[in-house]
Amino acid sequence: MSIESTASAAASGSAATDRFRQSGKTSTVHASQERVNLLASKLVNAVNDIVLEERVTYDEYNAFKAWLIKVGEDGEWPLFLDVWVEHSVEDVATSHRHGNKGSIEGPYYIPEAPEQKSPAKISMRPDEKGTPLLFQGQVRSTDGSPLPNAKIELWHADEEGYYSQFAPGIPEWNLRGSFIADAQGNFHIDTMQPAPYQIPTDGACGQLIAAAGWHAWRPAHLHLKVSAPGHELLTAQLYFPGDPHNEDDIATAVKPELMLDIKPAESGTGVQTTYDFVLDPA
Ligand code: MBD
Ligand code: FE
Repeated sequence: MSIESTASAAASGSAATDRFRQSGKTSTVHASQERVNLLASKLVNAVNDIVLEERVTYDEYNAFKAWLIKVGEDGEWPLFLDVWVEHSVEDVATSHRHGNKGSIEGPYYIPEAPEQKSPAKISMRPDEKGTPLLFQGQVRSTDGSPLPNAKIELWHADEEGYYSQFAPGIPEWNLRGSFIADAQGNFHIDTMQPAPYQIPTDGACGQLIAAAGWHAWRPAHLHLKVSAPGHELLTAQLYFPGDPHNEDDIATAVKPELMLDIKPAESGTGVQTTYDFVLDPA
């Protein structure tokens, strides 16, 4: 992993924090006083219950305080929350759906990636390393009707596990793109199979993982946002069978419905997979 030392937690963490600030999500806060009172009280009470039940010492309390300060200094709140909390929020948000299962967005989404009509090749370096992956399928509504011109936003890590715009030295839109399906909702995207992803080990989250004896891995995954007029936006991740971390994803974001079926490519180079998305009417 040649660029591991330069892809520091502080750099990717603060990029994720900046991204979140710019995302517009912070301006959509409209929790009522009643709701804030309920949720904040439950959170504070849960922490106090742990202190009393586990007889937490001053040393432990101060270590916790120092660690919380460091999470902010390292810009790792988006990372921490998306890894350890977002999966439950996603479950709540999508439990009503009849269509496709979704998964968490994570900290590394960038909106408005350059758009191309399917069939297309995602933007990549001329010497991009890895196994070529043809990712194809169809987007349909829950009644089975194809969704013409559905939009598939795809972003994922490279062969070394790095995301463009969050690790140094990678072209801006590398392995990121928006793809418009054809009139039958079919899409065909050429990309490169991503590597498993290790969350940065040199920041506050990594410090916690090491101190607790956990591991820092997510299985290899594709990130997607699939949308069509009159339908709910689907945020999902897709996974590769046989990945050693499919069963113990640090972000608890793997679901059986999100496993790809990977076959040797008909073209003779690399692999291919077909995955159909089903969107719920809005
Ligand atoms: C990732 O690539 C990711 O998808 C999540 C959820 C957390 C950290 C890094
Ligand atoms: Fe990811």
